[in-house]
Amino acid sequence: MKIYFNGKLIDREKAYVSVFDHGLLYGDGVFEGIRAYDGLVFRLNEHIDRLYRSADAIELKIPLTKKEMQDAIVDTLKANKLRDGYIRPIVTRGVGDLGLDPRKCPKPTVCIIAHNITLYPKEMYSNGLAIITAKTRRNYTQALDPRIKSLNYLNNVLAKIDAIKAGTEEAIMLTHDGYVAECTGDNIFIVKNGELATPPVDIGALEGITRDAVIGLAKNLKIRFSEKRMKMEDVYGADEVFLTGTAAEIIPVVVVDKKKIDGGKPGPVTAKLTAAFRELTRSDGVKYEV
Ligand code: PXG
Repeated sequence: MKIYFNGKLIDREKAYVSVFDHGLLYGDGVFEGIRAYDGLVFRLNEHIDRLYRSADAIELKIPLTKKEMQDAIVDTLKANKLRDGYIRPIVTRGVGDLGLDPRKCPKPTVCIIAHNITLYPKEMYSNGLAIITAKTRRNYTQALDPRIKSLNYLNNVLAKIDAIKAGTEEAIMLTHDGYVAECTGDNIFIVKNGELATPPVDIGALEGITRDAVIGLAKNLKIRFSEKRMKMEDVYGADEVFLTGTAAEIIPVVVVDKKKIDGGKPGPVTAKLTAAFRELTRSDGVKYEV
């Protein structure tokens, strides 16, 4: 397995970062999670744009142009002969000293891992997930904006632990003032009376690439859509609930906090969007040959 590491493709066994890297010491860095489907990288430019936006937000200058980053990602896929896979570009502040000061880190560390994707079991897509509301609230936007995909994922990890303790795979995270934000690694949508809705990202959610793709598909399919602030009551009372993310794609939710959503079965709008999303991921993307 080959890892892209500061401009070179090296063996996995040799791909180590320094204990003085501020990515490790402070979670000071940014990352992306990207997917390739049968030789097509899905929404690669959108992921790269988000990586650079996240970096800008923490005043981290990525030492590659966007085109160089794109080439590095594709080269890493090719080096590992992956036609399908999950790609994880990571940019940290780099090696510094034991103080927080980012000025002590002259050179950002850039790594790209391309690996097989581990998927949720098939039954979860056909039967739907049970999830809970996390005790852990989403980071306050004016403290650490969830729109920044930073290496500091402890807020999400804590909510994931809430989910695991409750025997579920995912958890809904609320904003500090009790609005639905998103899940630990997925955005959330509801369907009510044929209308699709998701929370606006400025309340404290990642601007998911899958979320954007689903909104685009809803427009094409003439499904009414709006961004809406919602409370847990809106989720409990929805006709359908589903989550979106690069790893999960579109996954139906049928139980929330032990309450059944509608009939407790995945609904027709979710099914329609899932079929359209599948089609999109197999036809639209940056093509490469392995
Ligand atoms: N919200 C959060 C907090 C995320 O981390 C999404 C939404 C969905 O965004 P995309 O762009 O993927 O549609 C994410 C991204 C994992 C894992 O191992 C998942 C994500 C990130 C890192 C790891 O499941 N999801």
